Amino acid sequence: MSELILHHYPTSPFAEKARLLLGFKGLSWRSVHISPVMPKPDLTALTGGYRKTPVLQIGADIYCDTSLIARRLEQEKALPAFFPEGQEFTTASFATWADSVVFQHAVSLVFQPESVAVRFAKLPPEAIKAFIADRAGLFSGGSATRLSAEQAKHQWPTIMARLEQQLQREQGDFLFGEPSIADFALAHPLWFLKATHVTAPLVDEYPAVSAWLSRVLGFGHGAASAMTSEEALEVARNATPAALPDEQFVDPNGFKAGQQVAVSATDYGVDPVVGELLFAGSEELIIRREDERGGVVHVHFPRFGFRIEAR
Ligand SMILES: N[C@@H](CCC(=O)N[C@@H](CS)C(=O)NCC(=O)O)C(=O)O
Repeated sequence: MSELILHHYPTSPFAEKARLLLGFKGLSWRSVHISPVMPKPDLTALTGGYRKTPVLQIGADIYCDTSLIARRLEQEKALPAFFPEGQEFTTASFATWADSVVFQHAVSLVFQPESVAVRFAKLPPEAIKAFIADRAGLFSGGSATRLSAEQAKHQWPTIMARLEQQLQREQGDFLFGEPSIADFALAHPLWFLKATHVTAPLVDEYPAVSAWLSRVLGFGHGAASAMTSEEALEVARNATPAALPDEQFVDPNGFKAGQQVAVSATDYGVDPVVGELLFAGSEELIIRREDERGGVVHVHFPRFGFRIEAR
């Protein structure tokens, strides 16, 4: 069986979400470090252009976006579950909210000047400039707009007071009683804020949230061992993509298997990935592409938050 290979970098919140997902399931995985800024030639050789962090590779199958990575890991190992039976909709919908709204607030709070000065204190000014220019590009062409630091500060107490109350009053140690995808999606933006003393109080002032966060981060990262990006490309080249899901689904916009398409995120990081549409299910889109260095790969995207265009 193919190994789980996570392409990521240590300081990425969504990568932390993926690492915690692997830890929660008690999985072993290979760790490929990627650059936090473009270009990322070894990653895009696998994805076909998708540049966000993290990406999960299993042989010649490439999974983009942590919402789909969670579903793929659930297939790998069903229990403990990210989507507990009977709570699939609630937990997934909460996770979508936390991954967008809470994350967006955390980004604005972390990138306010007082926080940037501390967070990037060790980086040379050119590196900070390059990072800021890269992130400006990341947001061009997508539906997501940057929340001002002022508005993020203004709204933060509402988010946190609601969470604090929920966690104080409910039964069980996690958002929906037992652990679920909701906990991991909420934990990574808070983990991001905890990284410096400037933003940590935005979490620490809430005791029930802090105790809950420690429990979630306590799941750890599972067992990781390093791999180079060249080795990961070799794994893809030597592997055959997995069989397609057998779900029957008629695409609402009439896209058919065999068609040349471009798939891209709608919010930010909207770089299109072009290939042959192989599968369009209710949760997942799969396209086939051939790369000089990666060979034939199947690139998987969530349906939600991504668009298909004919090419
Ligand atoms: N919806 C995506 C969001 C991923 C995301 O925004 N990742 C950030 C890092 S935390 C990113 O890609 N930043 C730009 C980069 O790493 O190139 C997911 O769930 O994976």
